[in-house]
Amino acid sequence: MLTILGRKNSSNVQKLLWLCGEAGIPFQREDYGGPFGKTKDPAYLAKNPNALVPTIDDDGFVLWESNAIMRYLATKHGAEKLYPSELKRRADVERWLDWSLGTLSPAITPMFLGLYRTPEPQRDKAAIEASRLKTADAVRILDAELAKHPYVSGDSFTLADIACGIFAGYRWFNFPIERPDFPNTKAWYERLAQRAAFKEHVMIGIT
Ligand SMILES: N[C@@H](CCC(=O)N[C@@H](CS)C(=O)NCC(=O)O)C(=O)O
Repeated sequence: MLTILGRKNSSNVQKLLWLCGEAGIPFQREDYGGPFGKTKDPAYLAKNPNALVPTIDDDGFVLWESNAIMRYLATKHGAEKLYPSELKRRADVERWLDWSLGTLSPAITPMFLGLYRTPEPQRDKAAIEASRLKTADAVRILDAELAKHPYVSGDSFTLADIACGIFAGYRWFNFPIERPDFPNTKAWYERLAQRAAFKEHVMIGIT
């Protein structure tokens, strides 16, 4: 049995829960991280020396780093549509997976930490604003791509939508901030919001 270690309100844990929902992968989940702590316990650190969530334990095979875990699970379960094997289709999905970790997530994270993890009087408003502008720059890139096709990596839903959808979809459109008009990204987010696994695992409030 696949065990996902990580709290369900973590964006990076949600990627795995959403993927499991989409691909029909059975799993159990244990709370780690945030208020549940335990990530600095020796037993957890032996599995994930970053002291971050998620980590998986798949019948003894331990792996951390959410996008790597998505690739592993999609490949193991033959989720060809979500993670196409054809070279150029795959390269395109990989590009967005890397972009989500290298550009999108670092852009939006300071805004998330400022708005949701810091009491109002202690907030660094300049850092929140810088993060808002950086995220808008990233979403602008996505918006141009989504003008060409309905999903991030083409005409069908893939891991690229999962990696980007929590940040540029649910969080970006629900943060209490001003947003430039990004009609293609908005329409994509509304398409994601029709999906049962997105509703169940991502649209649960931002906490
Ligand atoms: N690059 C890592 C980032 C993991 C990460 O930053 N996880 C956050 C939650 S989204 C975390 O563990 N925060 C500390 C905690 O929850 O205790 C991944 O994608 O798995």
